[in-house]
This record gives sequence, structure tokens and C-alpha cells, in this order.
Amino acid sequence: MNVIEGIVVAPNARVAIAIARFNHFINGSLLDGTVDTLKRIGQVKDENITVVWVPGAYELPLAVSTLADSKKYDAIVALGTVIRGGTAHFEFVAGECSTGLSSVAARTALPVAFGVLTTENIEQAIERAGTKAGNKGAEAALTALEMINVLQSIKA
Ligand code: INI
Repeated sequence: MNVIEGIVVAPNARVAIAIARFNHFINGSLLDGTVDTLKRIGQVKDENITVVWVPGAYELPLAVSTLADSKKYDAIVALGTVIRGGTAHFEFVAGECSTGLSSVAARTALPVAFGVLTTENIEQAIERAGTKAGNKGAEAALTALEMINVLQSIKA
């Protein structure tokens, strides 16, 4: 039996982070968690991390698609926060963001980690951005690191 599993250390990896400015207060904490995990756990070098800011979560798929097509990165982490309001806007922004990001991963065969919070309210977002429910940015970074190594092992 052959079993392929990815480790989470990737010292030569080049990682792009695409991050939305909308809900910056929350997203900044997601970014801190992502960068800390990439460097401290993944051993990714500071110069191999690129951060790209976009207006909102709706714009993340286009930025991630362009980053993927540049062929400069081994994985991309998408960060944002979509908080439900009183209208259907949430569904469109969150839906297009999530569908768009998974389409990029499937089209380009590049790991795209989904670090986008989709919450009912701001409290739930704060809980998931480095307080009592962990940091989804850090979790997304771990996913990116593991997928970089899994894909490398599959191809080896
Ligand atoms: N963008 C977000 O990242 N989060 C939100 O909660 C949000 N809401 O609720 O409106 C949001 N809207 C902006 C959207 O992402 C686009 O930037 C905008 O529609 C322009 O294309």
C-alpha cells in the first residue's frame, strides 16, 4: 500500500496571500495568523511571501486567478470576511467568492486555501480571527503548506 501524506514544513515554498480590505479590522488578524503560521511552522522565508490587497471578498477570485496564472507561487491563501446583513448581498458575495476560488484551484491545479470567514455577525467573525475559535487564517496557511507537499509527493 502506498500512502501519501503532506508535512507542513515547506522552506522553499513561495506563497501568495490575497486579502480583502472590506472588514479590514478582522482580516488584519487573519493575515497575522497566516503569516505567523507560514513562517514559524512552515519555515517559509519572508521574501517568498507576497501579500495582495483587493477591495472585497468578491474580488478575491480574480486576484487569485491572476496570481495562479503568473506561475510564481506554489500556493495561494485567500483571506476575507463576509458578514450576513439584512439583504441577499451576503449570499452573492460569499457564494461567488467561494465558487470562484475553488474554480481557480481546479483550473490551475494550484492549492488555494479558503481563509474567508462567512459569519452571521461580527462576534462570530472576531471569534474566528484569533480569539476563542482559533484563527482561520492560520488554519488556511496550514492547509496551503500541507497541500504544497501533498502535490509535490504525488508528482514525484
Ligand atoms: N465584501 C466583503 O469582503 N465582505 C462583506 O461582508 C461584504 N458585504 O457585506 O457587502 C463585501 N462587499 C463588497 C464586495 O466584496 C465587493 O468589493 C463590491 O461588491 C464591489 O465589487
